[in-house]
Amino acid sequence: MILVLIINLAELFLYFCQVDTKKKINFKDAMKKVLLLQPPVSFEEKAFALVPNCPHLGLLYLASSLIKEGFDPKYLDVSDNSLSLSEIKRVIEDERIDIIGITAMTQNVKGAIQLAKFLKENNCYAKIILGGPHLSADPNLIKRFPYFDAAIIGESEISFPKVVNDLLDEKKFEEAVKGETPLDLDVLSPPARHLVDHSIYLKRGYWANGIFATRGCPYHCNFCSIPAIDKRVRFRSPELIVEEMKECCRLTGIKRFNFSDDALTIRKELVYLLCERILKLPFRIEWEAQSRINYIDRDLLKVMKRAGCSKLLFGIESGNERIRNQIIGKGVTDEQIMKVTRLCWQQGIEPDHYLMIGQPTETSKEISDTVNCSLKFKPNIIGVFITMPLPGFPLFDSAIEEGTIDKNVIDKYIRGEYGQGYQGCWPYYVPKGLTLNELLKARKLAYHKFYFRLSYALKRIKRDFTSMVRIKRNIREGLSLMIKNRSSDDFNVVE
Ligand code: B12
Ligand code: SF4
Repeated sequence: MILVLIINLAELFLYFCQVDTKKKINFKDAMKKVLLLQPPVSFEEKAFALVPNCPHLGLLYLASSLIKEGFDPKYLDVSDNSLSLSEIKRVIEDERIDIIGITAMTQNVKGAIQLAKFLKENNCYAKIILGGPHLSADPNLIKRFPYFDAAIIGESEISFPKVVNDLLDEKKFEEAVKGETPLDLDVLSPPARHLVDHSIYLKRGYWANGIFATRGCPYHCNFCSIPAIDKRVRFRSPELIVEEMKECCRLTGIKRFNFSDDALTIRKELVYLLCERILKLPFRIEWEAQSRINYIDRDLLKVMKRAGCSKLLFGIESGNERIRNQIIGKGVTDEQIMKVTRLCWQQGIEPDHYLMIGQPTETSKEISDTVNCSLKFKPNIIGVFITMPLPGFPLFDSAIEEGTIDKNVIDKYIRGEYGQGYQGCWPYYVPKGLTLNELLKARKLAYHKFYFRLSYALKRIKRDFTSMVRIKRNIREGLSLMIKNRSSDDFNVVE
């Protein structure tokens, strides 16, 4: 009798244990873990690496949308090759990650494929989703490299949690899903910056909090892949932007901001309202933004300066109007550039100019217009790039059509047939009748003509001699120009 009672009690105990374990499992189910990862250019060798010195805001926006839906996202940036393929697998297993979301631009899509392939070939149980600018421009990638369980094209805050749920329900995806673009940006939670260990970025020279006030761009420049993501222009409310700024300052202690919008000033009323709000902050901030020459005027600059704007970045692209407007599609004249650059200086805002060399039908004479234009436009600094036609750029399709680049360039790049790096591996656009060497020489000349002037050096010394940070930047800049023949401001990245 006693034995029967003990057995029954034991059974009862086991039953409750089971229920308890089940409960625990259910609880875990509700908090599925999603690892959001930014890969390096390549895992195979530490290539000439473009390592961003700022967190990936796209992944952090996705993390916020996952948190809202009850998931437990983690953020991992291995763009600096800080973890090997097997170390990442170990992290996935140790942390019991259910789903991995990998982001990729074209430059690091090779790293994304290498990782997914490794995980699949080594029986990693976690499901893998791909997204980001490359996939958006090349959705068939996942058929050519079938190591992903799903992929989402375009902005994905709305669709990502749904796809994650579908994968957890064992749904199979045959092709990439078109993400639903958030038309009202105010419904999105700000990027989940609390998931980031900011000390990593501080070591890489993090100097300003990245932030967005808008998304999209109505233009169609031939070297830009924004339309592949989504070109519809949308705006956030100034109140929410300023709230996010406060939170950034609290988290990072940095009171500098970098508006990463394609053209912040596209709607002037928004900028006025934003500046009004910024001026009401209990502390002063400093900020810079990318803009477009045709969206700037004196009154706007005045207000922006008062609200802490110290620098504006303009894509000038070419010193030649035919190339700039008829080929690239920029739609701004030399006269407008000169006027706006002068206005910026007058209001105490530094105007930085970005130029590119290598466009269809571009001649040596037109390239020398670009080499010399900064002496005429008088910007603060210049960055000169040799054009790389990337997937998503209208130029990419036309370059393939005209045979300037190989139609299998993406797959050859991914398979490492050009080497493991990005810069120097992905082909440049070399206009017919010219050579890459000529383009490189032109870039060197543009830098030398602009930077190696006594008047320029004196101006910078006068401006910067009281700031140790600026002195250090100037030394880095000078060394980069002398040794590498390019500006250290070419990339806002660590090498
Ligand atoms: C800020 C920025 C940078 C920063 C930081 C980038 C970073 N990796 O953290 C810096 C200055 C370092 C940089 C450098 C470069 N950049 Co950049 N950059 C941008 C910019 C202006 C904003 C990016 C951003 O935050 N967007 C906002 C977020 C919300 O969008 P998102 O990142 O695209 O993410 C959304 C979707 O793509 C998708 N998504 C993204 N990842 C994932 C992952 C998963 C799993 C899913 C499901 C979805 C998904 O959902 C996100 C939320 O909606 C874009 C232009 C733009 N407007 O997007 C160019 C852009 C991304 N850059 C571009 C390029 C070419 C570069 C460089 C290669 C340029 C160079 N000089 O060589 C380097 C590469 C360096 C590097 N290692 O990253 C191109 C990419 C084109 C392409 N085909 O790959 C873009 C699109 C610019 C353009 N005009 O074409 N860049
Ligand atoms: S380069 Fe700038 S202006 Fe041109 S389409 Fe891209 S985001 Fe718009």
